[in-house]
Amino acid sequence: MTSSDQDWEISPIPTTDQVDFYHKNGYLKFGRIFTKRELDTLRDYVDHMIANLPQETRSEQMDVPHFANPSLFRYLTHPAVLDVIECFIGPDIVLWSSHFISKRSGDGLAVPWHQDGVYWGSRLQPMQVVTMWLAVDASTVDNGCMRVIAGSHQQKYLRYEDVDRQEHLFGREIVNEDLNRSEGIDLELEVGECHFHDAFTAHGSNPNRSGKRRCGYTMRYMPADVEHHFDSSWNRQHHIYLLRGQDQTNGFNTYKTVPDF
Ligand SMILES: O=C(O)CCC(=O)C(=O)O
Repeated sequence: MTSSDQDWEISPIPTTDQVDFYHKNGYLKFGRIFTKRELDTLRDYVDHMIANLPQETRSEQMDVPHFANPSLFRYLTHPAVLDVIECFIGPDIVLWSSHFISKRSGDGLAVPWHQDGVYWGSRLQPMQVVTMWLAVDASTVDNGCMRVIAGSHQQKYLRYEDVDRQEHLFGREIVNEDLNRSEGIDLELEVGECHFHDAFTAHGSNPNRSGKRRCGYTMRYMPADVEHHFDSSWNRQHHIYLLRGQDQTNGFNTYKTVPDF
């Protein structure tokens, strides 16, 4: 038996207490959903993608990788993932998006404090998304694990200001007056573990100055009553996929068919 054949404990679906914690605090630290073998295969995909990135693209910027890599649907549509997502948003589940944020060792970018829902703006109405953040690598304080402010999702729209693009993945950050950064909670994860956050939870992460890469896969889902609106300021086509249950927008949304994987 090789080390990659050895498995680890898989978490059962969240308890009622965990789901209540998520709704109250806007995040939940969770265990493992994928087997070690599945996770090792995912890491191989990521390593390959990173090795083949155009020179001008940083590995934190691997947004919507599933459009070009159907193999990722094996993870995004995995019944065990959808069983967990269903606990948070109900039985009608749409894949909104996904993104690898891989901070290379030594100079991985900081992610400024932000709320995803503000970034996505009017594209989704109402704004309701749960993000599963999967640790492809161990994620620690040293290599810039994600940080959250508990309960911040209840404040919805906070104010933003510009930040230096050289050091940050995005150009805008929540202003100091609207967020007490000293209350930030470090969400450290072992390889294969995950955490969840709400579209309005204030979160961010520090740069990676350690000697270890920090790669997370953000897998984003919304209930099927959320309307997907076209936004001309978003300079690319975006596809969404109905993964479980029924459309609840009376046909407003157009869903793409999940490719063979
Ligand atoms: O990976 C990080 O540090 C931040 C992740 C993030 O912004 C997100 O999942 O929305």
